[in-house]
Amino acid sequence: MSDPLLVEAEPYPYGFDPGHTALLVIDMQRDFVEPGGFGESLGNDVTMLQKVVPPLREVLAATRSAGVTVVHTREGHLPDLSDCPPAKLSRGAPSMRIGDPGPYGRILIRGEYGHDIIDELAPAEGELVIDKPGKGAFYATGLDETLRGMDVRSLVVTGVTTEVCVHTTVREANDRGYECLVLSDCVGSYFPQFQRHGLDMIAAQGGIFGWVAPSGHYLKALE
Ligand code: TIU
Repeated sequence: MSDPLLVEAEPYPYGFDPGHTALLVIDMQRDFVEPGGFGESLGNDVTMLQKVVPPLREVLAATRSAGVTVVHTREGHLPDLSDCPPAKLSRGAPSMRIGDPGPYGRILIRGEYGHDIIDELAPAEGELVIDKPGKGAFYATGLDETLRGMDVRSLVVTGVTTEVCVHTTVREANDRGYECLVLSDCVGSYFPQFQRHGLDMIAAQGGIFGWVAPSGHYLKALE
């Protein structure tokens, strides 16, 4: 076995073997990132998420060139909403609820334009796209079995939002034994303070559930 690649990270260098690693791109969907979607209906400023796109494009390109597995996720529900708990439907009294008609089709419904990934980060042919009904990518998706089947042990995590779907997924992954590196400029929050504290929480206490590094450090390790 070759030596792992090392990324300068918090709280200490993150080692990974590219052949046993996947890049996770979480929920970079029009409904969250673009004006008029579900994210904005919750009262959020979506421009906060758009700054993630340029660095994430670079990370995606370098990851593909290195032959590392790429997995995209999308949060959303079946058209009959049978996989959406009533508590999720009504939470927060949004101006538009999941399943309501929105400018990009029904909000967070699989198959609708707004539910899909933004053009700039469109999955390449053969890349996995995991549809998830929850905030975490492991709940009710079979993702763990899929990754184990590919002998993936390390996850480089990107996407939105830092304190919601990224955090939930990293916590779920950590409990299942994956080593997670979160790329600080490739995850985004509608709230600057949640971005800051969300990243701090991951690497605190000696890396309580992961590592954090800017994407430049990951790109350097891949060179
Ligand atoms: N609202 C919010 O911050 N996030 C979500 O609802 N989903 C994801 O984080 N993907």
